[in-house]
Parts: sequence; C-alpha cells; structure tokens
Amino acid sequence: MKVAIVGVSGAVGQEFLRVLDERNFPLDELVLFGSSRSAGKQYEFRGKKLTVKELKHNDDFKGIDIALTSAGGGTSKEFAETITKHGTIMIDNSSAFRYDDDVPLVVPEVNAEDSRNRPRNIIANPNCSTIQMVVSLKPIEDLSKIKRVRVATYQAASGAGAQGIAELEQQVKDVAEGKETTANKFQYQLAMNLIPHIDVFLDNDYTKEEMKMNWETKKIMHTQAEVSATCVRIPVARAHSEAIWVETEQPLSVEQVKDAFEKTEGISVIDNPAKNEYPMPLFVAGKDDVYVGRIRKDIADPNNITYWCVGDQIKKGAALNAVQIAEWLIKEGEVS
Ligand code: 11C
Repeated sequence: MKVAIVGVSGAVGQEFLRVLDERNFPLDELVLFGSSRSAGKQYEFRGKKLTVKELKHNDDFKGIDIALTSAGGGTSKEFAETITKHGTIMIDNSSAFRYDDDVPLVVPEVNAEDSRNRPRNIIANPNCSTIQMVVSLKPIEDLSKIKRVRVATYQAASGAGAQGIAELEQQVKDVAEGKETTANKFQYQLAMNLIPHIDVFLDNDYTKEEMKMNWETKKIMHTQAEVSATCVRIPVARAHSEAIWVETEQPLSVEQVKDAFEKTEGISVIDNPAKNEYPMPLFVAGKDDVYVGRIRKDIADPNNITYWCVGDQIKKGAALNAVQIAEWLIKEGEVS
C-alpha cells in the first residue's frame, strides 16, 4: 500500500502522520507533498526521515494507491486530475467537491457504503463540525427518523488551522501582559471573547459554516431533515463542542438515546451530573471518539432530546475520518 499526504505541513497534514502511525496503518511507502514553501522540509515517520516533495503537475502520483489531501480547496481543485489520473483515490479534506453529485461525502460510521460509488476517484471528507454531529445523530436516526435538528457550536481556534491557534496564543499572552492585541485570522480579538461568525455570510444571513452543517448532513445521512445552526468561534485551543436539539418522528426516552450512544463504536458517553461529569474540549483534545453528555428531554418540547457533543476537530473532524475511509476501502477490497 502506497499512500501520499498532500499538505503535510498544515495542522491536518501533521495529524495524518500521527494517525497513520497510531493506527498501525498498513503502509509500504508514504510520500509527502507540499507547496514550494514546504518542499525540502523533513518529517519523521516510524523512525525514518521523509522529505516533502513539491506538488506539481507531473506523474508523481503514479503507483500511489491513496492520497490524503488537505491543502485547501483551491489546491484540491487544481490538482485533482493530476492526483487521480493514474487511479489514485483522493480522500480530500477541503470543501472543493463536497456538494458534487459524483463525489461521495463520507463519515464511515454513517455512510461508508457511499465510498463505493466514486466515478472521479475522489471521496470528500466533511467539515469537522458536521462530522461529530452526524456521528452522534446516526444512532438516534436508527431509533426514529429525525425531523429536524437545531445546533449551536463552540468551535476551537485551531479549526482555522495552525495560524488560528498561534493567533489565540499570542492574544492570550498580550492580554495577560496588558498589551494591544492584533487579529488577522479572526475578525476580532478572540482571547476573552467569542465570535458568532465562521466563514462568510450568505444571502439567507446564515454563515457558510452554518449552511455546511445543513447541506452536508442531508448528503451524508440521506435525509431531508433541516439543520439550523449557529456557529461560534471560542477561545479554546482544540476540540469543537456542540449543543444539539433533535426532533424525532417517534418520541424517544433519555434512556433509549443514552443506551444507543453507549452501544455505538466511536462514541463515548460521559454523563453524570451528580459528579459534575460531562465532556469538555480540554479533555477531549487528542482523543479519537466523539464524546456526548448532558443527555436530557428538551423542556421546550418533551418529544425532543437535547445533548452536548465534543469532538477533536483535527482528529475525528479531519485526519482520523479520512484515514478511517482509507481503512474501509482496504478492508472492502476497494483498493489493494
Ligand atoms: C472551522 N470548521 O472550525 C472550520 C474548519 O470546511 O473543512 C474546516 C472548514 C472545512 O473553522
């Protein structure tokens, strides 16, 4: 098995290295690609130093089975043909192809089977805030069809990449030292603040991040259920949190939902109000699972369930999900 990472110097690219290693991914060769700025850098993988190659329009992908790409939508669009033309399967973390009918959008716990139908040899990895939510919605949908979802997100600075976390760290330092802060990556100072604005505003006054949660949930879960989201950037380093309200066709009990969560691989339940136990980003950062807690009846409509959901958006929300897609392809003999 020959695998490439495209965009290896970024936050998700670096996580690909860790996840492949942690999971003992079956690899004969790993090839690293990056921009001209990253070319020549070296990263260690399983005791060997690997040098980053510049991504170019040539035949470098010949013989590579799977390319894990996370170099931004523009690069993905520009290089998709170069990457896939010799049969390489491109698992793409950007939003470039997510809404194309001939590109499956996959979260293995929910719709792994969709990976089989990939006429362009591209499989898209969803947005991080969508991934953790649909992992938690799937066991509920299996109990009763979901009619609609409302969600408020609390998204970590590193959702905006390595520069996002660097900016937050600098601001925290500046605030502590009583200095002026500067904001480049985010619209405003994030330290000691929160910003109800992620990605651009659209004509319906939702942001694109909010509409991604709507569009992507429909495609992944094969549902028409509407998702109404408010997405908020908060001064947390890593792991996104979400307050989720779910309306189902059949009323569900808290016990039913909790039991379904507990039986689902990839979900961990921490829900013990008596002991102040619930998932929090500080403790979920670096973990594989999607964590849920605060599971209760919605007081505004007792037919609904509401809960709290935390996931590491660089792991399950990006690198791990893509690697799990690759593992599924190997297990199913879709790539040999
Ligand atoms: C954020 N969710 O937290 C975004 C990052 O469509 O893959 C991922 C954007 C995407 O800023």
